[in-house]
Amino acid sequence: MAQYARGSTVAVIRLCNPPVNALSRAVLQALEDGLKKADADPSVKAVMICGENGKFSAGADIRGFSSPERSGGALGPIVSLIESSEKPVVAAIEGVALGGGLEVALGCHYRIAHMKARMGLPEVTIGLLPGAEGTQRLPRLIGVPAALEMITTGKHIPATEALKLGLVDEIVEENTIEAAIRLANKVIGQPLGPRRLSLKPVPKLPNMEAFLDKALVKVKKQAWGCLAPELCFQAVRAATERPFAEGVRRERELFQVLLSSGQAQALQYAFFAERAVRRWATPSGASWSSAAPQPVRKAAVIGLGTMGRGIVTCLVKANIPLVALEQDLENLNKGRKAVMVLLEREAMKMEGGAQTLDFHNPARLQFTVDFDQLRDVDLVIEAVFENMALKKEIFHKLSKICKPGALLCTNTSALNIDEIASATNHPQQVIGTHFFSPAHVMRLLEIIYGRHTSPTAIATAMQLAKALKKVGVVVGNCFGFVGNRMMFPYIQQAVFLLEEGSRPEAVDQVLEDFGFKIGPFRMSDLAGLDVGWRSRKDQGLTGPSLPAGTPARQRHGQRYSPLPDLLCEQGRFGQKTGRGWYQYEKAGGRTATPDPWLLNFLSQYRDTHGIKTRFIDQEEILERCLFSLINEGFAILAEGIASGPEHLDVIYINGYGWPKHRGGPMFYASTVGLPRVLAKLQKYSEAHPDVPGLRPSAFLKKLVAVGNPPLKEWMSYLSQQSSKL
Ligand code: HSC
Ligand code: NAD
Repeated sequence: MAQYARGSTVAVIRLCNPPVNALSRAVLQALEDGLKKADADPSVKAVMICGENGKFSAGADIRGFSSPERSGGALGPIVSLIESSEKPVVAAIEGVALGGGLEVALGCHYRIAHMKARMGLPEVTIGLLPGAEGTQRLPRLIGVPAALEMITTGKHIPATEALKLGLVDEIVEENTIEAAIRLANKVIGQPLGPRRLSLKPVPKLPNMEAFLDKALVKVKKQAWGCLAPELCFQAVRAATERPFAEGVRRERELFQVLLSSGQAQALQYAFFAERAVRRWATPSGASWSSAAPQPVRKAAVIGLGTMGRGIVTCLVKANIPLVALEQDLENLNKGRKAVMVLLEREAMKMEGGAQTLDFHNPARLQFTVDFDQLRDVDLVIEAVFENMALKKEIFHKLSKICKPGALLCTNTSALNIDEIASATNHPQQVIGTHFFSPAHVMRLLEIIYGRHTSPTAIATAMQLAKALKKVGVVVGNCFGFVGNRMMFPYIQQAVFLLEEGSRPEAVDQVLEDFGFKIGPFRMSDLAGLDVGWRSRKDQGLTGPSLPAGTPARQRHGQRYSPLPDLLCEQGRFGQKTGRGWYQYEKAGGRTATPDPWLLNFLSQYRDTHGIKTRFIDQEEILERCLFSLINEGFAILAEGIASGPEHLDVIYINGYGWPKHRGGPMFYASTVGLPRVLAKLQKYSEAHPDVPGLRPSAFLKKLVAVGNPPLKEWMSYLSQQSSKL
């Protein structure tokens, strides 16, 4: 709602709709009523609009966009109503003024903000554009380049920057409300015409056309198939070409296009999914609501390789004092140098630089080869080689050295958490914290509980994710957990498609056109083919431990492709060796070009194994890769490894480059329609009966049999008995 109160001359309208004062229908109605009341009251000379609980407003109620009675529709006219008021209206911005919230403030004649406030038009991030005249007012206030940047990226800007841009008139260190009332009293009687943004011209640029053309190229490049940024651009362009009222009409048209595009639904689903996964629960009844985290005053990272370096960087950035440990001095020095380079780079990006991070202070970041230094830490993250025997040895040592309450985390990509925990005396303290490479950049933290992991340990890992500004997703223990387990069949299909006649660049192109930033073969070259090779050797799928006489293209009665192993045997590890699925300009090079050697090799391989090359169309590439991944997702849900499809989607969006505007793999399946996914899997499975990844999961079949229910109802169709845990 919006509360109306009248001081001696200034009426106060307070937006209140906890927790973020979203502009629901009821709030908008109350805002309109308040404005009309103030207008009708002759003793009121000015109006001040603020938000309850130190937040102005986070904008339109996002849940309202999917309801038949959309909440945002009335907002544009209300913003106009504010602007046309004959009494000055001042916005007092505390906390956040986002989306429709900022548009309300733009309708006001004056804006005053607390110095810690943030402002932005983040509609683009939920697949929309500012639809309450914001695309027309903002360029008039701060000019086209700055407005375009804010509207097409959705970035939140701090009050200090808003002041520089002219978005606010004043910033204050305290008592924003009082300052706003003082300002309102001061401006009573001053002409309002120059303060009405709709009446102002858009500031001219000497080369507006050229500027816009260049900006469009940039916006398109950064959009990766997402519609909203380009339509945001078009709305701002309309502001430069048309009078205000026509620009508003164009803004509304474009808004409707986005609203019905499907991408907006996917992005809004992703917004709420990310928040839903914070409310974690396990099948044994532990949950976020009852488990409390323990404090992490000091942490340790073991192993300063690719992952450890990034993890150290995250922890230092989160201001957690840290011990970084390596196996010997040579590796320690190598690791220390690499960590310092990363930290220097991060410090440059931050205000205050190295002093803020304080990483040269040994009390904040200590490097050692001595396990004894870990006696007083509250949490350890192990990131040594992916080898069970080594991990068990380390955990055994930790169990003896660390204090009994210390949380023992492993960054393993796939290994069994329970087996690692069995090497300790405190299995309840052992948990998987699976970071993604580069660990200081990727937002996902997959948190894996084992059979004995305590609720406190899970809550502490979730708290850690928050402190590191990551999205923590709690999942159960199985080979590859959720993310990598779903990735295995996807990669497997990509390789099978090569065997059957496709090329790496064709497969990558289809998946990049779908929206992945990088296709499976480019990804594999980047990560290094040797990583999977080592794992397959450990599993006895290839290498010296493979029993003699094993058929080349079969393992345990299932289809297997030795192609990646054969490439590794040739020393083709990907970018690091300059050759992999592609060729590169040099070892360590980044520009992938198709390699004629590989084409020749594939053709010989097919001849050797009597495979008839066939043309594989884009649809088959897309469906076999994606539907097999989704199929594994259904199996994971049925086994109780994740508590809902949102978890899988958040993992894929934040850890695997799944295009967010497609909402994650499970959401995507719901938009394709489960009957279609099932029918296609059945078709491919019949053609490839020796590929279990294509055999439709029982849960998928069940959901189709019960009539393809909406995603939010899926889990209710899992009977207790079918859940593994
Ligand atoms: C918009 O404003 C469109 C306008 O242009 C008008 C269009 C007019 C149309 C005209 C048609 C012609 N709505 O994130 P947190 C919930 S679009 C509903 O955990 P934090 C959130 O779900 C909107 N709910 O907290 C969570 O509840 P849950 C543009 C919203 O402190 C709770 O609030 N605005 C909501 O980490 C706390 O949120 C945005 O995109 C909303 N607008 O971050 C802003 N905002 O746990 C989106 C939040 O039960 N919001 N909730 O799920 C944010 O970025 C962050 O929530 C904040 C707070 C930075 C506000
Ligand atoms: P890496 O080979 O780059 O680094 C491992 C580091 O551990 C090396 O610096 C090594 O010297 C050190 N080490 C080995 N034995 C040690 C010991 N006894 N004591 C202290 N340090 C020791 O490996 P990585 O890629 O960083 O992977 C580490 C872990 O993270 C693995 O479990 C891996 O599966 C997992 N992981 C890797 C990635 C990735 O993309 N690289 C992603 C997610 C998870």
